Amino acid sequence: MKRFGLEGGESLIPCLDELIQRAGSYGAKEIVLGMAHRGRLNVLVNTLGKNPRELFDEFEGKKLADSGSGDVKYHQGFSSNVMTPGGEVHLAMAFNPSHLEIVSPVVEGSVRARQTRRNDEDGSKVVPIIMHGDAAFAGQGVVMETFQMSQTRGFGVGGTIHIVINNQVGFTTSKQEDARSTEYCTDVAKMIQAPILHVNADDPEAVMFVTQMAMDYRNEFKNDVVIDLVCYRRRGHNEADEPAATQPVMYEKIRKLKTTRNLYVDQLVEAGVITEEEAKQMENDYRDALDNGEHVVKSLVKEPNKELYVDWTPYLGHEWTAKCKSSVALKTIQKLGKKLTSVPEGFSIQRQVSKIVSDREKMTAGALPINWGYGEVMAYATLLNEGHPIRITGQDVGRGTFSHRHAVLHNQKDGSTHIALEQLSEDQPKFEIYDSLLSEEAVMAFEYGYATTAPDGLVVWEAQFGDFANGAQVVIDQFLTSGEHKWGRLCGLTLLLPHGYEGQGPEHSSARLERFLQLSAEHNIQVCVPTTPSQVFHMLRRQVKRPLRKPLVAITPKSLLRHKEATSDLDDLTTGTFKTVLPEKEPSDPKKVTRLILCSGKVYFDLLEKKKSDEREDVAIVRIEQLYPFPGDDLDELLSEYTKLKHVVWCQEEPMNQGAWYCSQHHMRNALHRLNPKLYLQYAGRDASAAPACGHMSVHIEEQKKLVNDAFEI
Ligand SMILES: Cc1ncc(C[n+]2csc(CCOP(=O)(O)OP(=O)(O)O)c2C)c(N)n1
Ligand SMILES: [Mg+2]
Repeated sequence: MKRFGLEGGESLIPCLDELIQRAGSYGAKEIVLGMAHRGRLNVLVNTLGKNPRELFDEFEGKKLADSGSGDVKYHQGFSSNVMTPGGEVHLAMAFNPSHLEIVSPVVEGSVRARQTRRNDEDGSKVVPIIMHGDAAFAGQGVVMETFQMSQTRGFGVGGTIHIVINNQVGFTTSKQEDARSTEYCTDVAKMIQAPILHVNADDPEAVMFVTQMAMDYRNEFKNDVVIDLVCYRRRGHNEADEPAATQPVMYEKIRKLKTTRNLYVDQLVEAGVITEEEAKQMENDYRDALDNGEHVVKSLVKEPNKELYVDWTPYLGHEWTAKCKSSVALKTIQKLGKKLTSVPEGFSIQRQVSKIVSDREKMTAGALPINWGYGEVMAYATLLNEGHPIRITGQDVGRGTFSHRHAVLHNQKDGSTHIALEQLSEDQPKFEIYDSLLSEEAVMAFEYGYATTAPDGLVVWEAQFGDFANGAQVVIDQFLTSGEHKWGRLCGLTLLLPHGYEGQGPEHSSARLERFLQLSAEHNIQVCVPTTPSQVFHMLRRQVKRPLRKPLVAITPKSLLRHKEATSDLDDLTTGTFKTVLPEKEPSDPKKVTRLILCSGKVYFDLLEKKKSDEREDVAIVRIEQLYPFPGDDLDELLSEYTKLKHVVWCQEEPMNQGAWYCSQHHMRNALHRLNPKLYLQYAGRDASAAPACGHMSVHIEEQKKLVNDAFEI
């Protein structure tokens, strides 16, 4: 059984206790802790007050009912309330995967959400404490990203206390020239000029001194601070590992060392503070408590004040459903439309932006069909109007990579900004929109942490181009798609991932839809490919209006943002809901239809154009707007009127080994089988390819033409 013992670094425990007590005395109400394997079980029992009996039961491998697919012990989160001189404090230890350091930005996001909920502007009410290993702290890039976020507008939390459990070895790697190029493992923190307090962990009083200084510093300056707890690892990486095989000299020395506790007992006995017997008694009492399965944290609050943390019960236990009332009354849309397009006196808008604003005015008046930007922004406005806070981050989200959003207007005279979504009414909930630093991994992880802590609102992360989301693949794999099933933690985070084959080359084309579909199971996420402004409106509203919380992966458009056919009417917002499948805009008489084309996303408009120009009355085109959970029932219903079908084709822009083909075809085949067992699903799309797209515009055009033709011919 792996424990990843803390032996050699035991000073961590009094250090943590002191940080918590001192934070409480400075007025903290919540503390979020993040850490990896080393010493975690120790911290859960000795600091958070987990009952040792519960832990020992877990060691026996007992599976609790209703606990999903589960996770190993040293990844489990935990929360409790403890008493401090400043009153009760809620402690939350974040669940984390094995991937070292990725929990750091998740903790920061969770802290930020709690601070926002409490209107804790300077971060004094909620404090993050993150523990690290020396090797991981020096090596993992996400540490640098997290530091880089620490003082930004959108991601700052008023400083984090970092503790490096510096046992001078990472698994079997201990040579400095192998592990890093910096002098100290903590040097990465120098980039934000954080104080770094190196301390000998075998000197508990020195540890106490730097611990108090660290919390005082954070309290005073609202900046990050690092405690480098210089210690050693008494055993192997885990208890089954023999460390002498790779670290013979180091372990020769370690074997001869007295434990920190023995050293300190000697010191106290010599100073006449306690006797040997008293020390022995304390040890025995502690051991007995563990053996009896009693809590060992004296400050633990047995009946915790629930008001210190968010109540998730309204969101628990809901079966997945696509159904949701998401339409909004015309009067409300008109009222909000006016607010969205009103600009303060004397505020000078840039010319192209001014056109967008005046177009939006016309859309509200019903004089122009609505476009994507309108549908999206109106979704935000209506949600705010109904009391749901919104947070949107990502690179360049204020304007939108493709200039469609313009949620933040910039005064051409003095550079000041105007955010209409913040000015809807006096008592509206918070609307936050921040351009992020150029990071995918830490920023998406931060938003995961935020969304798992703030269930009442909409939390959106947008990729610049969808493919860059794979820089955050760890977050997608280890948290977003599996967190609910491993840990029972719900998350309503929305990812907006621009996608579409427009000849811009191997990158900038694909959001790697196939990756998300491959990860889809057990209703873990929702993968949607909306193609109209009203669909994005209803999709975003549905994400908040249903009580269930599931990550939403939305494949969003680029050229469709301005496509003349990709528009909606106001009626589509005031009636209806998100449709998982869409019939085409130019329906043919079902009795004449012998060819059915199924597709998702932008290729629909290419197909539609060809159908119209070739006057193909024999063809029907159906869009699948939600690929997961696959809407089998809705598709059945839509297909039932086509009784004369001879050919059915799935058409996609992506190469055959990518897009939805491999991961979704069985769902479509099942639907066809239910309709008519003789029907066979064929493929029209790009050939299998190593890169997501080609690099030449001429080749792109050729390929696109061929796949559209194939859909009508094969
Ligand atoms: C991203 C990542 N890469 C590799 C591993 C495998 N691994 C687990 S622990 C460990 C060594 C960690 O060393 P350090 O950060 O010094 O912590 P320690 O175990 O010494 O406390 C490694 C390489 C991992 N968990 N995560
Ligand atoms: Mg180490």
